[in-house]
Amino acid sequence: MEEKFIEAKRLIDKAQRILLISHKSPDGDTLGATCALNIVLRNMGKDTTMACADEPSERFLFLPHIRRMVRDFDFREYDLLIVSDAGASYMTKYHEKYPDIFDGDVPVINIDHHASNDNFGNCNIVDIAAASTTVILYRFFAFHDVRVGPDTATALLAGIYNDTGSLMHSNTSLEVFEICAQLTSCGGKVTQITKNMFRATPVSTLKLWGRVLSNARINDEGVTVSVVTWKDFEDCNAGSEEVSGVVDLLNSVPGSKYTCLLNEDRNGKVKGSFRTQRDDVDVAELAAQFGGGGHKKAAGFTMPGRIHQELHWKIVPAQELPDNTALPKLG
Ligand SMILES: [Mn+2]
Repeated sequence: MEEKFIEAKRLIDKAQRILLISHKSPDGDTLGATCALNIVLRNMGKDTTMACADEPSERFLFLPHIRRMVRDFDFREYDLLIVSDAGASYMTKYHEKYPDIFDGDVPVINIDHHASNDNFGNCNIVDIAAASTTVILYRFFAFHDVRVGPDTATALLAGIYNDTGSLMHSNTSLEVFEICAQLTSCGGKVTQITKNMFRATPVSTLKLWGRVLSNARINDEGVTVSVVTWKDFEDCNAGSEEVSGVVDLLNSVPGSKYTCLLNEDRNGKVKGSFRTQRDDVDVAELAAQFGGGGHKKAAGFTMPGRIHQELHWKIVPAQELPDNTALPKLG
């Protein structure tokens, strides 16, 4: 990892205009990483632009300078791209708009912790054991003795809180606690993170989560499954991003093998999210079977299609019914 840190610093030293890219449907880790880099690189005298193909949801707007984030740019105006938390270049969605963006004309630093990362950068700082991309960034800053101020600390903490489910997931290691302590002593504000990211749920989201929770069941294989359709989003007046987070709530059924939430959008795509609490289940492997990826305990996929409900009906003969089952009187 240390050679990578040196290599990345060399690329940064050589560059003046740096484009910082977060992945599509951005979460607190990709945004926290980009915001932290933005502050640190500006302090080093670099010109930076933060970019994301999708608008960050409201609960991330407390992150430092996030409102300066743009959607479009001319990548040729930059001499370095830094992509944070994207398991593959297509996760940025910018390969659609700018097909040759990752062709190597402009060097790319790829900082990430997804097991599925395909090392699309010229310099790949990938550690699949890291709890979040901001953990890797923290190490990078520490390695180069970069001063971390309160805003940078809050941004880095936001990534950790996002990817550890507020320090509740099994990736909450000793290192994570130590980094959190360090970042708190640098002035990082955990209350801002919990208030904005975890305790800010609009009624539309609560209603949508209600649909997801009431659709939940355990199937024959001991898997907790639930679905949410585009009609649910419409009925609840909820945006597609409002479903994020509920899968972790579903993943709390005792004894469940893993959790699967299927989520259908208006444009004919079905997203599957997997979570598990078990050490002997690898949901990244499962997601890969559907062309997706992720981490051992949290993964997902997207495929074109629609959700169809399968109904099973059967007649239970009267003599097999429990005595207290009241049968309707016929005639
Ligand atoms: Mn992440």
